[in-house]
Amino acid sequence: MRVFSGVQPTGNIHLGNYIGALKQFVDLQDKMEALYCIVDLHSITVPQIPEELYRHTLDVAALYIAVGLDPKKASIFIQSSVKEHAELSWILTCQAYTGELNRMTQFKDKSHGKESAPVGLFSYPVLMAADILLYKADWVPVGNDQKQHIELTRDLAVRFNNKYGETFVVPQYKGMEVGARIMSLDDPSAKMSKSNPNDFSRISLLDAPGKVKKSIMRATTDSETVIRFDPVEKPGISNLLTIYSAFSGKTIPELEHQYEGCGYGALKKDLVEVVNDTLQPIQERFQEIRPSEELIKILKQGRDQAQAIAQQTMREVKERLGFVQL
Ligand code: ATP
Ligand code: LTN
Repeated sequence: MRVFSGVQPTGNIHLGNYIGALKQFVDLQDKMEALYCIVDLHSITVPQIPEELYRHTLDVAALYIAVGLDPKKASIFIQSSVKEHAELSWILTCQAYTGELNRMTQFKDKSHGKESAPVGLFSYPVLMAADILLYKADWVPVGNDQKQHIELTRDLAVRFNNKYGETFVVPQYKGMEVGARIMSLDDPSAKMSKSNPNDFSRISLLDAPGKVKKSIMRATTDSETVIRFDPVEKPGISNLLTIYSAFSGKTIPELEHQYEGCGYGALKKDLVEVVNDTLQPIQERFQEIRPSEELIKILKQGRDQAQAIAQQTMREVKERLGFVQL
């Protein structure tokens, strides 16, 4: 069995990315062959400042290791360092229909209100399908905002296999019951995102304790006082309970019981502590690994391991298509 996933270097990893994706990356590296990528080709579907993209790419790589990914167990690499991603993406672009891409909600959201959108933003899910199919991954841990893209990946794999013969593995969406969608702290109707201009809408894994405190204490809740998990009626408190549960290992019913009769202030105060206690060792490890030569070595080794699999898949794909390989 093989697991593959990726994170865009569009900013520093936040609690949504951590709970929705990275925590699963760490768990799964012990259970199967693992490949984790920093998807820089995806990030340029929206404008990026080159110096920031460079910095964020290495930050995300260092954060992968800081949260517990082990380069002895998982291949960690940068998407653009394995050329086959772009190559397979073109081949799959020729299999995908404009109609199905038109239905992708992420494209609709990101292009909404703009007069025109880059073609890359439209074909973004095809590149994502290429990432996954290149490695014949069985499992793809992602937050639920990516579910539609995984379904498209499955459709493209089946379509190619039917036309050209069994080539790709049809991957599974690895969803979770809680934590698959962490909401913004200032607006619990929107997902927590790296690209939200309001810094207090999210908590980054690299935030200082004071910033964590401020973000949680100001988090939008409701006018009741009872602490109850109810994402429809009480999205703000439910979001805080989800974060608390992911960071403490306690279940949501346990937390509801623990905070029976307490006010929101008490819950928020304890949550600040739980989050800061978890982030402290991650930040210490990050500071060590980020400037080190070791990080570059890990990324080169990851690239070599990924490339060996990618090249093998591309040979098969080209043969199936009838391309002359010299
Ligand atoms: P951007 O705002 O630039 O689109 P993002 O914050 O959505 O970025 P991605 O790099 O697109 O982050 O996502 C990395 C992983 O984190 C994906 O698996 C995605 O599904 C997951 N993820 C992103 N936001 C959340 C969230 N709020 N809750 C749970 N999982 C999330
Ligand atoms: N689109 C994803 C990032 C991503 C990805 C992937 C995730 C690109 N390629 C392959 C899993 C597998 C996102 O998080 N926005």
